[in-house]
Formats: sequence, structure tokens, C-alpha cells
Amino acid sequence: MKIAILGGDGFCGWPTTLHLSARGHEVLVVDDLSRRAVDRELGTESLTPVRSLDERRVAWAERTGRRIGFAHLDLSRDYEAFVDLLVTERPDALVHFAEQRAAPYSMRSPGHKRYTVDNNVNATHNVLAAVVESGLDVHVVHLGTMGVYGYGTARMRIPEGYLDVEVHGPDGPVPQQILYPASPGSVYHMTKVLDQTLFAFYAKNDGVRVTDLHQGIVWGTATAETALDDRLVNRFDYDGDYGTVLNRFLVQAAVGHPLTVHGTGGQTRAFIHLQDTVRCVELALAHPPAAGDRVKIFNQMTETHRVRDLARLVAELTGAEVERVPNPRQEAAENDLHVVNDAFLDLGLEPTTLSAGLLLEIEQTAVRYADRVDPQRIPATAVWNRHRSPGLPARR
Ligand code: NAD
Ligand code: USQ
Repeated sequence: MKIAILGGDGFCGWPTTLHLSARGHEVLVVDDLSRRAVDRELGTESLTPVRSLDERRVAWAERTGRRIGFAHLDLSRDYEAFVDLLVTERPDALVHFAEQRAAPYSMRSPGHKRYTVDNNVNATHNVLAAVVESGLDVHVVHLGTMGVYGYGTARMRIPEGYLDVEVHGPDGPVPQQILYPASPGSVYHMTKVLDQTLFAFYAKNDGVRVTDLHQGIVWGTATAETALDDRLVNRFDYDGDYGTVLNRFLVQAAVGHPLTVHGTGGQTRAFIHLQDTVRCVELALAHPPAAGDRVKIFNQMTETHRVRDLARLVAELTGAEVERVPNPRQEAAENDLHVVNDAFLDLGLEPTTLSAGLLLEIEQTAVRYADRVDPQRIPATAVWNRHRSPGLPARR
């Protein structure tokens, strides 16, 4: 296949690009490099020494003889250029990672909220409108989030996108399936909810084939391909905005910082290893919906864990201290989470488990690059529950 990877310079996009290239697909990265610009805005850097995209592409070509194309485009603005790209390159599929993906960053200020909505919603809509305008039959695979479901669903297993309901018709009860009622917890998560409606519309109105992957929190850094050469190293965020919880705990442990558990740590979340992310995208590309089908939704996660249990596990492995810090987020203090993820398991996904991969991640990434950590960047500074926690400092 010929595949355009939108957001292919990012944490999930880069290893996916390499994985698909290694499988013999022709790949082209489309990225505006905004994630690198956000690092400069926040004064942060990846834990790992990430090379420029040009250097990464050269390293891949030297190692494998395979070429990765690149188009420097802002998908939220450069609409005409993207249509031209589609018409010229004629990809079979697009993998869409190209959004601002940090919940804390999206809640920092009105400006960050507006940027996140403008960027994410316009990027997704432009992709869909351009596919229709190009006249091509392109399969769009989007990286969505488990966060669209919300986390108040203790008494049921969250289905893969669609919920069975019974409505009252004139002749009695009628079974139906509806998109699972959305309950986002941040402006970022809200943009993924809006994306879902865009996908449903374009699938219904124009027959665009869309797969939406409702992904859990990705942990880990390396895949078989990124490990081939230091110049291919993947990014690893540990700062208070972009660092996700388990990756943050691993870095904190490596530098002797107490593990920052928000509140009681009672939040249960879904997780997936990066190696499984790239495999899931490959499986989704190989099993597209038919034209005219509704959006195909997979729950892309393999395990659920409570935050305080993760902290305990990391503390046991490393000797780190655990600290309960005031939760800067508006979220339930405690929640259970049960998720259906049969679709990928049925297609052959063999999950990398936390118990098998965690120690390796600590040694090969967190400890190896510990001297690059800036402890000033560890605290989470975006606060969006001030009315519940009046003691927390106001930040912009
Ligand atoms: P990332 O920020 O590392 O990568 C996103 C990439 O998209 C960056 O390279 C950025 O420069 C690019 N980009 C952003 N806006 C763009 C635009 N308008 N035009 C062109 N390029 C643009 O994020 P990630 O962690 O790789 O996440 C990728 C996708 O997966 C996101 O959509 C995210 O919502 C989803 N996801 C991530 C996780 C996770 O734990 N990292 C979990 C679930 C879902
Ligand atoms: N948390 C802590 N301590 C920390 C950081 C986080 O206790 O130092 C807690 C948070 O309060 C939250 C949980 O850990 O309850 C998860 O936070 P996170 O930052 O790891 O994940 P989240 O903000 O949900 O976002 C990440 C990605 C996002 C993706 C989402 C998938 O950044 O792109 O969509 O995971 S999911 O969580 O399934 O919605």
C-alpha cells in the first residue's frame, strides 16, 4: 500500500511510519512539526535526544534502503496543498495522528483551548473534505482516544464504539445501536468527540471509509524499528503537559523524584504499549470497512490499571517514593474501567504486558537518559478544577 502518515514525526506517528515502511509499504510523512514548536514554547525537550526529521529519514534509508517521503504541511490550514498532495501521490490510506494531543496543554489558557480546537477539528475536517474532493477511495485510519467514553462507567464493559439500546417505537421496543454517549474530560478529549461526528457524517454522506481507533494511554518508547539506530530514537515526554502517567513515573523514579500521584490515585485508565500501537494500526489498515459502512471503531488498549497501583509497581521495582499531590484535573477521584477489546485480539494482536516490558523500559530509556531530565519540567502546572480546589495556584 501507499500510506500517508499524518503526524508522522510524533511519538506514535514516527514508530508507525518505520513499522509500515519495514513491512514494505510506501510511506509519506505529512507533519507541520508543531510538536517540536510546542517544546520550544514550553521550554521542554524529549527525554530522548530526538533527531531532526531529515536526519531520521536519512538514517532509515541508510539502514534499510527504504525511502520515507515528507510533506511539511499544516493540515488545519494548508487545505489546497493537501488536496494537491492526495491527487499527486494517490495514497491507498491515510493514518491520522496529526492533532494536539495533551489534555493539560489544551487546558492551560483560553488561547491553548482555542488552538487545540482550531487545530484538531480543522485538521480532521480538512482531511475528510480533501479525500472527497480528490475523488479517491482512501481509507482514513484515525487515532482517537478512550477518553471519549468518559470514566464513569463502572457497571458495564465499554463496547467498541457503539452501544446497544432499546427505544420505544409506536409498535413496542426497538433495538438500536448508537454511538456511545460521549463524556470528554478536557478540551483536547472534546476535540476527539467532535471528530467522531465528522467521521460519521462523511461516512454516511460521501461513503468515506473510516476506522477510528479509541486508544488508551501509550507507554514505552522503543519499537523493533526505532531500536535499530540511535538516530531513529523515538520521542519520550515526561513534562507536566505532554508526559503521560506511566512514562512520567518511570522518569521520576530514574531521577529520584517522588512519583506524582494525583489525589488518591484512584483513577483507572486503559493502557497499551507502543509496539502494540504500531501493530494495531497495521491490522486496522489490513481490515478496512467497505464503502458505505458506518465508521469502524476499535478499542485500542490491552490493560487497565489504577494510577496508585502503577505507582506502587514502579516504586517496588525502583525504590522510588510515592507522593500524593493535589489533583490539578477535573476528574472522578475513583473510577472502575472495564473495556471490550476483542476486535484486535481476534485479528491476532498479542499484547506486550506491563509485567513483561516495564523493567526493560526503566533500564533502556529512563535510566539511560536520566541526565537529560530537567526537574523543573516535572510538575503539572495546568489546573482545571479550581472551583473544587481553591487552594491551587491560578496559572495561565
Ligand atoms: P504527538 O504530539 O507526539 O504527535 C502528533 C504529531 O502531529 C506531531 O508530530 C505534530 O507536529 C503533528 N501535528 C499536529 N497538528 C498538526 C497539523 N495541524 N498539521 C500537521 N501535523 C500536525 O502525539 P502522539 O502521542 O504521537 O499522538 C498521536 C495521536 O494519537 C494523537 O491524535 C493522539 O490524540 C492519539 N493518542 C495518543 C496517545 C498517547 O498516549 N500518546 C493515546 C491515545 C491517543
Ligand atoms: N496522573 C497522575 N500523575 C501524573 C500524571 C497523570 O496521577 O503525574 C493521572 C491523571 O490525573 C489521570 C491519569 O493519570 O487520571 C492519566 O493521565 P495521562 O496524562 O497519562 O493521560 P491523559 O491526560 O488521559 O492523556 C493521554 C494522552 C492522550 C490520550 C489519552 C488516552 O496524552 O493523547 O488521548 O492518554 S485516555 O487516557 O485513554 O483517554
